[in-house]
Amino acid sequence: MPIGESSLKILSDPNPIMKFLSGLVAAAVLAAKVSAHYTWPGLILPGGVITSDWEYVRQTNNWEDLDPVTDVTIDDIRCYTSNETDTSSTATVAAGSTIGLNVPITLYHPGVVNIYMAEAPAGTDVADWDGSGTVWFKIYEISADADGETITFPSQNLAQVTFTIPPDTPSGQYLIRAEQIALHVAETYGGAQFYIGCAQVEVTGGGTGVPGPLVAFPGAYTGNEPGILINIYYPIPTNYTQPGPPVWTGGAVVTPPPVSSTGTTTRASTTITTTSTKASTTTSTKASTTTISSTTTSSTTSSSGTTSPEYGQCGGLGWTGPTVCAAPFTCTYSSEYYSQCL
Ligand SMILES: *[C@@H]1O[C@H](CO)[C@@H](O)[C@H](O)[C@H]1NC(C)=O
Ligand SMILES: *[C@@H]1O[C@H](CO)[C@@H](O)[C@H](O)[C@H]1NC(C)=O
Ligand SMILES: [Cu+2]
Repeated sequence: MPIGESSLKILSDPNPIMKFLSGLVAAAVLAAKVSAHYTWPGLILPGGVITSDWEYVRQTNNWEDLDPVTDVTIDDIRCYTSNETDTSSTATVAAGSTIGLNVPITLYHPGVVNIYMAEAPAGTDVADWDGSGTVWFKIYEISADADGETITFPSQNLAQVTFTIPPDTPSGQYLIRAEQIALHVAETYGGAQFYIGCAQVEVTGGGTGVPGPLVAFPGAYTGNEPGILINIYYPIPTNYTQPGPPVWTGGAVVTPPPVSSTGTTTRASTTITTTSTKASTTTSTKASTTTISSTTTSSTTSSSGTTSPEYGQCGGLGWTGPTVCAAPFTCTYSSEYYSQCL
């Protein structure tokens, strides 16, 4: 709407100064839109070296427009590469090492992060593999903290997300799938925004763990999970449930054989700990997993206790004021840039 109005002004007003100013406004709107979205193009090697964009991460469809995937049922929820030709290389990394992914524009939105891995079938070069099937396990997550008074998103504004490849991970070729689920407009179905990137790695010096639980993409999410279909503004959630399976840190996840008799509840899976010497290594590695370099602007939630009046702003990109409306008004989404108490 604002863009349409300024376009009309350009057409009807021949004054070059007005034209120039309108152009500036349009450019600012465009810049705001671009800076609001992002990709994960850079793999970070052990030691912190950031590799070139799309050198090891498969170039995603949104490499130019930076737009998210919002449909969890389509193949693009996996690696978002349907329109691209894979020309990326495969990086060699040791099991137990800490690597990461770089986000040039930062994870601007409030949301949560998951890092998954999937091993290419034996004999298949990971560069030729699409990651289909029930093959993905989670190795790291950055959730949200909610207590009914505030909800905070530790991954918001991160420029890098780093994590440790579990030492127990078997040697082999893997896809590493990074995902941020942005939740700023997630109160309606399909509103959550998935920012995705898949890197190709060859894990060396690996262990004998059996990664799991395994999920498929699409399939891992229905879009109705309490951590995906969620209004983070009002009422402020009292808890937050991270979407996806639990994090695998090593050892074996044993799925019990199907129960054939009637009436017995089927259990999903049971995690057991390895008795090998790997166990202690795994523990210490997990403890040392870190997340680094949060960037400048901290524009999360406002101080608690303040509310916005009727017609007042209560959300939108960059909004640092109240996110709760005075009773009986409800914070109503208007656009990515503006929510209002109505
Ligand atoms: C893929 O490319 C087609 C044709 O350019 C375009 O219409 C479509 O929106 C693109 N899809 C995605 C997911 O980017
Ligand atoms: C909070 O916990 C309740 C009870 O376990 C659950 O029903 C609800 O879905 C959770 N909310 C979120 C946002 O995870
Ligand atoms: Cu955005």
